[in-house]
Amino acid sequence: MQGAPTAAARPGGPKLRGSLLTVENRCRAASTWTAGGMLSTRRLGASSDAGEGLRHERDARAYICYSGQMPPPVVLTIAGFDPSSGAGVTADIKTIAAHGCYGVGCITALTVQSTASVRRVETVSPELVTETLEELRADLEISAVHIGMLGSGKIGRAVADFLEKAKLGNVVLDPVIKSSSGRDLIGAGGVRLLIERLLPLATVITPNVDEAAVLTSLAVSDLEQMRVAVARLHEMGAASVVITGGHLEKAVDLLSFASRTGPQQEVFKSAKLPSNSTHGTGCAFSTAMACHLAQGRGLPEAVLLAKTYVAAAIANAYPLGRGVGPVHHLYRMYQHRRVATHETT
Ligand code: PXL
Repeated sequence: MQGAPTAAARPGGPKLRGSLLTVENRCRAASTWTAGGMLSTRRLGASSDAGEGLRHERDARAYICYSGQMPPPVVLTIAGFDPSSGAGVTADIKTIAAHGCYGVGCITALTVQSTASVRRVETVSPELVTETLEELRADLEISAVHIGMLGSGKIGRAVADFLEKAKLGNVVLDPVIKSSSGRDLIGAGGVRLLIERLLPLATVITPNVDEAAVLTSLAVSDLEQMRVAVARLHEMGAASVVITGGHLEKAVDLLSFASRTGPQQEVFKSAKLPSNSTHGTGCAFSTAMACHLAQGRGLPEAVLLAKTYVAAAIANAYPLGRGVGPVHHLYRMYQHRRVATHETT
């Protein structure tokens, strides 16, 4: 990777050089990537060139950075592309940014869709998925993985092979099977692949009631049936499960996980929000879960915070498109605005 250009090399050099002088003290700490991939920080002596900024030394190359900030957790999303950005990779990157993490993506399929419908699905080659995942893993320390739409069983296998090899932690599997308009998003052999390979590899799976019903071949339409389905999913190899029932008459989610005192279940009830802006709620919830796990939170807290985020993203959404509009993934950017007033006499 190339370092940031020095102040002198940037357009508007002198002005930038001036602003860099103001951050010089902060930037005298230099961070060094150790062989183990950890970032250690040491202080540099006075720099003769304020524009030098913060230097990360990695693989004997200098990495110059101006902010003095430590990098946030990197969250990888493996999902399809929804051009309307309500669901899929682009929506996930917004969710990841909203949680203060750095998002990287691996696209499994292109879809032709809008807020109105999914018209076409075109999967990418499994080899491209493998190469993308390997490239990202070789470059970055990935703190959590979100898996959404896979597009085909073969892509699911490529993802499972990668996860087995890479041994990444905090894997959130959203077993996307169909779009809400009923379009198949997993392809032939995909459900079997989810069950046989990905379910046992995930830290937590986040099926909605319909997906839980397909995975378990059980009816899942109320809390009691959710409890039975969760037990079945554990038998099938899932370590932890959140069944989301936001579409049920009484919105209820059920988390089941192994705790130090044995298996534990928690029920999360919330008021149902009637809204036309619910495109991508499943993706937003599962990606937010991945971010909270990346930030070191436990499962119950991650579920609660992810639910709160999705509810607020629905509540703050604006009308967009002619179909089911997206949630407002970045609503937090527009909150806590402080208006500065300036009076001259
Ligand atoms: O919400 C499921 C979903 C996930 N990912 C992509 C999608 C959809 C639904 O349409 O298009 C890319």
